[in-house]
Amino acid sequence: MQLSETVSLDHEGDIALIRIDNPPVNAAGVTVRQGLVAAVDWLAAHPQVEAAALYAAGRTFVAGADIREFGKPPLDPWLPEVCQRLEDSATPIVCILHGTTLGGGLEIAMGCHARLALPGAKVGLPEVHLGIIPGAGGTQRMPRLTGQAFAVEAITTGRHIALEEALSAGIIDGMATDTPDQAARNAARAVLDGALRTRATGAQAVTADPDALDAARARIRKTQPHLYSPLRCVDAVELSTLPIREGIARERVIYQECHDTPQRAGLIHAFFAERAVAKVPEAGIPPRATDHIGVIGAGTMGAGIATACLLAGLTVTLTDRDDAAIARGRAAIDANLDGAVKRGKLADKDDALARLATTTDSAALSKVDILIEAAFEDMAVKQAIFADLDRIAKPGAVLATNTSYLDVNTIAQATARPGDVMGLHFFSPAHVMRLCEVVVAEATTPETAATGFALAKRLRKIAVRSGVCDGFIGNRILRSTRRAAEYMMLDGAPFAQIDAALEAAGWAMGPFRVSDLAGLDIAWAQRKRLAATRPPEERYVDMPDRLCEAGHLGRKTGAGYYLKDGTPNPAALSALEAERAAKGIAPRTFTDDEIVSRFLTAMIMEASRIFEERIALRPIDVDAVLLFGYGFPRHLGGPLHQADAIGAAPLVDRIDSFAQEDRHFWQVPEILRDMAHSSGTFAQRN
Ligand code: 3H9
Repeated sequence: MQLSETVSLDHEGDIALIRIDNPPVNAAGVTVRQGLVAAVDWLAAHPQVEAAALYAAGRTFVAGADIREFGKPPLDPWLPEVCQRLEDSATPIVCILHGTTLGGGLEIAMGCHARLALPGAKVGLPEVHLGIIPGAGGTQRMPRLTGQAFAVEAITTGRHIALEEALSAGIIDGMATDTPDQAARNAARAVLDGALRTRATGAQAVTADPDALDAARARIRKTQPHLYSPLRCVDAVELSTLPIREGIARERVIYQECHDTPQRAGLIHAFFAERAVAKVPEAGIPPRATDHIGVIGAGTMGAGIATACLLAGLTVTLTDRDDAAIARGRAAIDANLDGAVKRGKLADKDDALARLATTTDSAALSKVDILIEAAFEDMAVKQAIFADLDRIAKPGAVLATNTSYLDVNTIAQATARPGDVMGLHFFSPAHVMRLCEVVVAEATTPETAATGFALAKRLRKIAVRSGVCDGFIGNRILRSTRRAAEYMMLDGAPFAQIDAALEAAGWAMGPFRVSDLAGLDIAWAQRKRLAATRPPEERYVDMPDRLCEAGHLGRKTGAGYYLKDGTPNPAALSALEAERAAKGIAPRTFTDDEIVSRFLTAMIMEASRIFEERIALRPIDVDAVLLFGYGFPRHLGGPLHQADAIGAAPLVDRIDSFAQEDRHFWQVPEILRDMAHSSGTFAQRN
């Protein structure tokens, strides 16, 4: 019988089977919660039914509360009440787990009186990644099953726990076989036969483990000082020695406090951004083949792309001009694959290497499905390669360039098949970084674009669609924020302070440390390329050029902004002083907040323009690029999510006030001004 839109119950004599069916991941939305309460009511009204089992249809048991309900008015019944009702049922209920039982799903399972899992099942309480704590009894019931030490580690890391570990930790009572519905039937019968023990989790005792809690707090303060919810997870686990109802009531208060933070909104935005980027106009178009990849250029980038393809099980032909370059490329791939084996990402290195061919003969590329050019960043070089590829590639092959900023339309003109040409912009190291910008040029056909997305998916990349502009989405924003950082540096903020302020706010790395890592010559080449078109009124900071001219290119030369030991490079400091003296700049102090505010505002300004020009289709695409390729703090959700959080009108005021000192750089994008007038948001445009 149907108890709600998503929950049904089968009465089979003295047992009942409760089924959740809410695709795609059986999230515990309102109809699931209503259905579960109705099931418990039904069991109470049918005492002749002596055992019940709960299972889910589809690919997984419940993967959590319905994240789409967050931030909206709560709908009755709440999940904590549902879990309590399950636990209070006089009829024992066994839960059958399969797939990924996460968050509210595991909380439902722990509210039941026993848990059995099908092979391959995983469990976890990943709420901390969404800026909240498990809020439906998870912080109170897991310690009752596992002890506080295990629970606090699992809840503060939010990690997925494999079946064997879940069994030994006491979260799962045993294994099941067969399909979830048959396993449920067997489990309910086993309860009746006395073969499966049941008990209420809330009735179990917990021993306080203050050392484990202190250790967790110390770890979090060190590694995630800017995050709110991890420490609150520890606070909640600490409450688990209280009687269950009292503990859950206190857990609820902490949950609500976390739920109301901007960090929760940012983290959930990031969760949806990761998935939203796949919804592109080309999504439904059948792609061409993506099995055999040709990589042109065996440098760091080419070797990384080749590694990514090999790790995904594809066949790769790698070419370069001479044997020495090929040998270096092979060595790099070999080392990358060794690393993958070490990290458990690859089982058989020999199998991967057997799918790799290397050659200096570009004719070998005539059979490949997709060619990815990763040669030197120079338009003439790229055009020559594409003219060559046009001759060699089979009809229908996709011709992709990994350029970071060059005009893909111009590159495409070097071929007689511009419809087959696109950009696939990987990030270094390409076999590790998750982002890939899929650059759709003017002539790129939808089928070609769909093939680019299909390849990125096989490589397990987060693929974001971008139009053509200098630097595409990510590097164009990077250029703008780098300028904002350089202006602050010249005006008096030590670059070490700028890096430290941004890192304390959650950025993976400050801009000057990033430059040292990537090599100062990358931006130097870009500045030289753009020098001819730079407007005379644009403020220009010379110091990075002086560093490059002196051979201080960052880590690869032993010094850049910083020396090897991480202290500021005296050559950088003296170049800065000389430039200030020459330009008559009296250095002033900046607070850390001001540094973060200016950096973020510059980022928002450029991000707004990129959306305004439709280089990015939606604001959320821009956010995804920054989040997954540029170390933007996940809890801030991305620059355009931040624009909404700050508000268009205050942002316009802020930019106008910065413009007092530099009207050329600080200009309010039209879209922001419009939004300030209409009280609009970027979220409305996603
Ligand atoms: C929680 O439980 C709070 C409670 O403690 C307290 C409450 C009071 N809700 O990832 P996929 C969608 S917090 C709504 O591509 P996969 C997802 O957006 C929750 N929707 O598949 C996507 O939609 P679309 C704790 C959800 O196989 C589709 O399902 N739980 C939810 O690669 C497929 O998702 C979590 O944090 C949800 N909970 O991975 C788990 N989950 O197709 C979050 C997914 O329209 N989820 N969707 O883009 C995951 O980690 C992965 O989705 C999962 C499947 C591993 C389950």
